[in-house]
Amino acid sequence: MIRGKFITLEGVEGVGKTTNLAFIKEHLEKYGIPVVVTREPGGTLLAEKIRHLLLDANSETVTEQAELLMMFAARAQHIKHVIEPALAQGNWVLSDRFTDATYAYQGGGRNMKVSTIEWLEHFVQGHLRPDLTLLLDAPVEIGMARVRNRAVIDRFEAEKVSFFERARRGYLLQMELHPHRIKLIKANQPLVEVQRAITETLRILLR
Ligand code: T5A
Repeated sequence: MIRGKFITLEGVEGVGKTTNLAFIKEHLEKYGIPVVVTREPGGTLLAEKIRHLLLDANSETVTEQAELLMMFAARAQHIKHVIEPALAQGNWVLSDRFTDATYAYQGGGRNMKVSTIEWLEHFVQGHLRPDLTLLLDAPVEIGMARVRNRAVIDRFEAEKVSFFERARRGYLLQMELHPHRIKLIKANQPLVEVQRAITETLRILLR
């Protein structure tokens, strides 16, 4: 069995990750590729419970250490029970966020030490890394304006704009460090243009 490819979508709030996930799935399926769509934090029963705890805006103050460890605890479950089995069975896995989000939000947003995140990445993931990461990038205020009217604001969405600016810079830094894996998609354009750019970038894996 040929191992599937692992694709992740990244970017700050409201850049269009969830919207484009469905588009990418449909696009890959046209090539006869079986696709498993998932998300982080989450993707398994336990990881979704951790997600709920992480996003709960009414919880006690969550320490940055607890936040980081919960992200990786959920990720460990996700890798073991969803990502690895799916890839081994030849499926392509499409995840709404993965570890680049930890570098961006906990590293950039919360100013946590990169070396701590790197250690956890190796501890939890071994050699597993995405084959391709689509970084949807737009000025923070554009994404925030798109999600502002939601009925429920989660614990992250309640953060200040400066937090998301740091997260965005964190993502761009990740892209500079991993230029072969992380490809920038300008998300500040009509959806049809975003999807044209995504289709073009996916050719890297479809060759
Ligand atoms: N987190 C996560 C960490 O801190 N560390 C980690 O390691 C991980 C994995 C998860 C939170 O957890 C944090 C980061 C997050 O704060 P989430 O729900 O996964 O939260 O992420 P969100 O970014 O909050 O998801 P959103 O749904 O808000 O953003 P999306 O998915 O990027 O945006 P989407 O597709 O829902 O689109 C938003 C709106 O914009 C429109 C859509 O129709 C929709 O209405 N839209 C466009 N409009 C105009 N032009 C375009 N090009 C458009 N594209 C989309």
